[in-house]
Amino acid sequence: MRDEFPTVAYVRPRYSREEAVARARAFLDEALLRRTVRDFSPDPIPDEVLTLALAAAAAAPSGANMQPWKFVLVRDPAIKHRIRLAAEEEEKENYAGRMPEEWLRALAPLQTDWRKEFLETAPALIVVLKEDYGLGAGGARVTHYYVNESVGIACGFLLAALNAAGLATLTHTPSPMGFLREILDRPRNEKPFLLIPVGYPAEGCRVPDIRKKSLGEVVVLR
Ligand code: IYR
Repeated sequence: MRDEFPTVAYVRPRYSREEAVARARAFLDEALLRRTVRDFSPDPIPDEVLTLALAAAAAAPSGANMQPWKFVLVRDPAIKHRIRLAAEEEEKENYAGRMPEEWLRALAPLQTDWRKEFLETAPALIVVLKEDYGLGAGGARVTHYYVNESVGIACGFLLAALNAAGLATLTHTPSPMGFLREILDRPRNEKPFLLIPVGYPAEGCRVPDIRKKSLGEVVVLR
């Protein structure tokens, strides 16, 4: 019985107070450098960085360790082109009436519109899909738990890893994004969750002058 669910010893070095603070600060400094970028350089990015960042994403915790995610790495220009055309079709309708006025007003500072040139310019797109259920042997359904939370956390790991390597990302959510399943030829149990263009910012790239809330606004101590 005891061997049925084996465990392994888990030991991590305990950093000194100074070292812990320095590491936390270094991570914060990196995190503060991250900005969502919509103007990408077509310069290629190292495959190894993408692989390592995807491995970091796949290391994320998940409900019952079901790892209910897939990451499709798209670099083929023809596929990027198809994705751009399909996303723009949807976004045209969004901006021309599907999004309510309040939403459009909230987006105004971000200066977005239906045009999604970045879907072709960025050297890589990572399409994150969530598996609402798994497919076991013979196609049997395997229940997955806390799928949105799990995949959201994996995306956080992915964005942080790419950012740490000096790459820019865009958390793009074309809506609806069912077209991605078709273009990428993915099975029924996989639903597009987030589309992440990855690359270097274009020369002269500008981003909106926006602020993060202060810690006092978002942290509550009891
Ligand atoms: N998906 C649309 C609209 C959009 C929505 C939010 I919320 C944003 O923070 C940014 C854009 C688009 O990609 O343009």
